Amino acid sequence: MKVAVVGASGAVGQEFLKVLDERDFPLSELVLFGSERSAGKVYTFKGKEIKVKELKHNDDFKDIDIALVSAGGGISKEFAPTITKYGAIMIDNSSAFRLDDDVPLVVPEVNAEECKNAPRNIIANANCTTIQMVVVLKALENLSHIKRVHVSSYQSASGAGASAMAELEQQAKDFAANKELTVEKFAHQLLFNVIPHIDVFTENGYTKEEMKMYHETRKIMNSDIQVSATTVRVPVMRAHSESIWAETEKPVSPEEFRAECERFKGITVMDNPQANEYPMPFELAGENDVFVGRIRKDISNPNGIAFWCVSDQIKKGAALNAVQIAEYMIEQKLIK
Ligand code: 11C
Repeated sequence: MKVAVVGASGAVGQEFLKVLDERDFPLSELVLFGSERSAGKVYTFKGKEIKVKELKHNDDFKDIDIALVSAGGGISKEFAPTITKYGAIMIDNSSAFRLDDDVPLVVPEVNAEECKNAPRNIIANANCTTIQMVVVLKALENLSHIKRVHVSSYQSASGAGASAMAELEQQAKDFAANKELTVEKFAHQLLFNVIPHIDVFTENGYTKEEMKMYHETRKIMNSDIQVSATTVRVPVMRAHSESIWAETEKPVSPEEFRAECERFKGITVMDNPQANEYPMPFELAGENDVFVGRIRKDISNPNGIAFWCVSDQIKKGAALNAVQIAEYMIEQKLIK
């Protein structure tokens, strides 16, 4: 497979390189693309130096089999025709095509088979906050249909990219040095704070990030599930956490749900509160799985169950999910 990474210098772009290496992805050549600003930068992959090419409307994608794209929605929209023109499969991390009827929105643990319906050669990678939630919801859905979910997220700086992580780190340094803090990436200072605002507000009072969780969850799970989300930025460097309450058609016991999560590929159960064991982002950044803990029966509703999950959103929430899509498509001979 000849693989392209578009947006190679970004946080997700860099993670693509790590994940492809870690998983020994079957590639014959790796080509890196970036903006005019990134062009010329050199990255090492499996001991070989690769120079970033500027992404242009030309025939550079002629021999590419798979393009892993994370360069923002505008670039994805503009360059999709160029990237897919000669048959390359574009796995796109932006929100540009996620809700298009002719673009599958895939989280492999939930709906891998949707990759077979990609008439535009585009597969969309879901929002990171949605990805980790639907992996766990799928395990619950296996036991009883989920009617409704209430979720609050605790999203790390990395969700807003490498520069946002740098800003949080700089705020910590400046605070320690008694200097004034720079605030550019978020609406407010993130250090020592919690900001209930991710992406822009929409007319119904929810943010775009919260509405992504509603629409994307319904599409990926192919379900009438109702989702009400409050998404919150917290001063964590990497890995998102979520507090989830779900109402199922039939009651599901914590024991049944825990056992299903233990069986489920892609979930690790970390649920021993007596020993202070539950998932936390500080410990789990860099891991592949979605970690679940604090599983308990809702005391206010016989059909309710509550739990907590943590996952590295650059990894499972972005790069790893896209690479898993590519692996599935190769295995199913959906690429060349
Ligand atoms: C965040 N979840 O943490 C966002 C970033 O739709 O892919 C990812 C936005 C997206 O800020």
